[in-house]
Amino acid sequence: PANPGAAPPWLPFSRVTQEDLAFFRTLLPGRTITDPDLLKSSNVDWLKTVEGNNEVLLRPKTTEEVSQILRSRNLEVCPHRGNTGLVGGSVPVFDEIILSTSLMNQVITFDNISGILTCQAGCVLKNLSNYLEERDFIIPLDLGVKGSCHIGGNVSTNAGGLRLGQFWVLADGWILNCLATLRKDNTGYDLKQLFIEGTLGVITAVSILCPRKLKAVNVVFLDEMTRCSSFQQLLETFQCCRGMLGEVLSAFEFLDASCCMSLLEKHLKLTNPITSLLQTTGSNTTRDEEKLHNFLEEVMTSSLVTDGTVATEATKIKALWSLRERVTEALTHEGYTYKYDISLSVEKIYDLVGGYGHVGDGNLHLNIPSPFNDPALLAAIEPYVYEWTSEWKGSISAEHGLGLKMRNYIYYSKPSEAIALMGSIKAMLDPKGILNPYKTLPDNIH
Ligand code: FAD
Ligand code: 2HG
Ligand code: ZN
Repeated sequence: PANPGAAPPWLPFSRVTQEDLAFFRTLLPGRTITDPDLLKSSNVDWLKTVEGNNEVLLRPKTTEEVSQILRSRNLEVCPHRGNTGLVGGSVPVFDEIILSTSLMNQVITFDNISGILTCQAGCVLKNLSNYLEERDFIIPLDLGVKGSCHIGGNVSTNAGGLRLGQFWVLADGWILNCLATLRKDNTGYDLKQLFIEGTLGVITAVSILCPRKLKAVNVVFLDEMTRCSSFQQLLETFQCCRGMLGEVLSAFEFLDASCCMSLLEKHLKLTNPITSLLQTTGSNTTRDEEKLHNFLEEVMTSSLVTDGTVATEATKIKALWSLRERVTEALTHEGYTYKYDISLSVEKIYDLVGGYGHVGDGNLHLNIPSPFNDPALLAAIEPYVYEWTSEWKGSISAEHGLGLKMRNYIYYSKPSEAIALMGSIKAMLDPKGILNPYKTLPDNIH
């Protein structure tokens, strides 16, 4: 794996010394990892395309310990935990210290009247989901990689949806408690939105407003795009679906038949009957089923859809979702994949992207596999993809962030003035630039 870009000369960071190590070992006995074998997996990202050369991994358990680490010296840190990020944000680029929140995995409080959960940043998403389901609540976020990613990583990549507040440690060790436990609190700037990709602070805890678990869950898979129709037909189906299912529609996902199905079959031996998948979540089983039935009748009568199957049983629902969720995994078997995460107005999106993604959010994923990392292929794709997206006022990173790989493309989606302002905020909150350097902001801003 190769790291894009050379070492920026303008950040003279300290190297970890024997004194630093002695300090860390006293602060975190048994939790200061220097064994190269144990460090290997933390130095490589999920896609295995970015590799750092880190020599120290620290595993604090408390906010106070994180504060002491950051206060210690002019040492760069890369916060990470799940290491499932797709833009190279979670691994060191050079020898930054890895600050892992894996031992910060405790639920702090859960209020079953308000539905507000407060937990440490290193809780694995799936564990939180199980914890809440036992109490008849749900976590308002679901990712295919829920068994590995953690809530701190989710909120710092802004995958987090509804969130109430966070607890941060800033670059100089200053502890900032903005853990709101009120649904409504409109006092001043909404600072939590700033804490992106570990570049302004380390999130040590979060509070999240969790909805009640609703009993009536249905997943419907539709067969429409596969053999016949156009993306326009899918959009009409989506429109009809929104109109007829209204508030119970909780997801509408799409898989491009030609690419995704063959990938799933080839690499994961999964037979895939679906092209789009929608989920309803409501409180009244009979009413929701009736709505679904009416919707299916409508789209089949108007020939938008050739077939539709409703699944209500939990294991079947899980199996259907895993078809959608495992496309990313299937792609890793193809060799090297050029990944783009584009948001555009829904009518425009399929002009560029044949792929899979979240139709309901106007976000589809374009993945171009190649047997190897091929500069000629890359030159054919970029900057065309970015220019096209920019021309149609889309976003070049809908949900995965900018991290290391995308940082210099930020200009395609944000005006220079906005980027300069981001630079000022970075300089104010992290004047030494030690928090996840080389990530999110373009090179000319650091
Ligand atoms: P990491 O990868 O460890 O870190 C991600 C970034 O956050 C890094 O920049 C890191 O420095 C920073 N960070 C981590 N912890 C902290 C902290 N405590 N404080 C400050 N900064 C921190 N994303 C979506 O939005 N939607 C999806 O549907 C989705 N599906 C995915 C499916 C697969 C198979 C994979 C591999 C990834 C997917 N992603 C998706 C990408 C997504 O960003 C991550 O999966 C997840 O949100 C990152 O969590 P993590 O714990 O793995 O964070
Ligand atoms: C998804 O929607 C994830 O499955 C991953 O965001 C997308 O692999 C991708 O490009
Ligand atoms: Zn996605």
